[in-house]
Amino acid sequence: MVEMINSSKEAIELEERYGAHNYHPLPVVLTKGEGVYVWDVEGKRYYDFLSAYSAVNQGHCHPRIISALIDQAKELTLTSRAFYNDKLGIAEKYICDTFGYQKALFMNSGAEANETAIKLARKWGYRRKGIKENKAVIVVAQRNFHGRTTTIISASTDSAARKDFGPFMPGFDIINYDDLTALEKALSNPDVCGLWIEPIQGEAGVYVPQQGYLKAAEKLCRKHNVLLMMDEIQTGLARTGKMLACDHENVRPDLLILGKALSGGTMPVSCVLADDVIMLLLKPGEHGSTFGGNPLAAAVCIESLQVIKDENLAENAHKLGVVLRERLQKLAEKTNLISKVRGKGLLNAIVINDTPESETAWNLCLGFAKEGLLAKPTHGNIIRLAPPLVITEEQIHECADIIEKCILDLKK
Ligand code: IF1
Repeated sequence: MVEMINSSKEAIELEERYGAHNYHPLPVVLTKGEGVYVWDVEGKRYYDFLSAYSAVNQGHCHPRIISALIDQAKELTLTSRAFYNDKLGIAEKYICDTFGYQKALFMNSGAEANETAIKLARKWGYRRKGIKENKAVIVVAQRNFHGRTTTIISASTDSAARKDFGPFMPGFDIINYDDLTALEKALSNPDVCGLWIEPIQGEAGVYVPQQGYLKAAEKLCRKHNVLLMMDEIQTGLARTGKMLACDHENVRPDLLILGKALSGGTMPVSCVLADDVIMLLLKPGEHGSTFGGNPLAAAVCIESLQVIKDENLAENAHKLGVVLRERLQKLAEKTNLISKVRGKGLLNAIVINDTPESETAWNLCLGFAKEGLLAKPTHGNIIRLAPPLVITEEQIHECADIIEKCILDLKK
């Protein structure tokens, strides 16, 4: 029987003593989640404005997703891919039909899906583009975030993500994000097999590229025979007001990479989507994972996608994103504490007018928490504001009131 935690203090001390210190969480200990709300051990309720980094777009513990999880868990959770199971094919068809691709490859974490996409792009480069063995290059953007494996951080420009973790994987060319001149130049290298980007840079601080950037990038990829590998792990699944952030510009990636809310935040489920010309390059025994495509993940994934559609979460994210940014813009006019408001749908951020090293954003988030709203800074002075997509307009206003109160009360 799991021991009971009796206080937040006790939980924090346990993690301090027995857990790796690879995070610096806000001093809040959560014990329950439902929809847009989470509760701490002392019973205080908060609006969750982080949504587990966009993994609970459907809201915490969505009843339909939880019952799909429980029903399947009673039948069969894992077969490995040494055998077939009666759920994976249904999930593969469902996700291919949902996004318009011929094949799906399920993995677990977002990082694993990105690693899968790297392998697919490289193999395509060798077998279809004629790049010399081990010479394939993938173009990536400054300030990217794609996960924490040693290959993925080899493409990172964040010293905190890289320091002391070398040596690094070669084969990545780093260019400025949202810079089409740099992009055309990089893609003209005949050894380039892929352009690997986020449609909006989430972790970097919700950087939305200029209108038309994604479409122009797609065109340049076609022109230079390069695969467009789109990491929609954080921006996908209705978060930015469309099913995919790419949909805002009618861009169709050659490799679509999904994760996080693919399971409604119940378990790690990720997926790479591509057409046969790419996906069938992988032969049996060349790639896989113990849990990838397990029947439990398959059942949960189907229900998680269905909920996004049935509850029109993309439309809600679009509508309420406009409402939230309007409130934030108005607030920014009333204070010098907010230097920028940016975002799309319900993936938003405010840039605090202080140095990244300052405690201002952190102290603001502590203040938000006191008032019943959870958010956390990224890169020091940027606060991401990303509630579950099931939030209502009335709740958005209530949260904007909390943000406004704390901003106006904070003495710089
Ligand atoms: C952490 C960040 C967000 C992602 C994109 C791939 C992955 C992520 C666009 C990897 C994961 C998570 C990881 C988590 C915190 C969070 C995060 F701040 F780290 F960067 F969201 F912005 N592509 N992002 O955002 O997916 O392997 O984690 O399933 O590592 O601290 P994963």
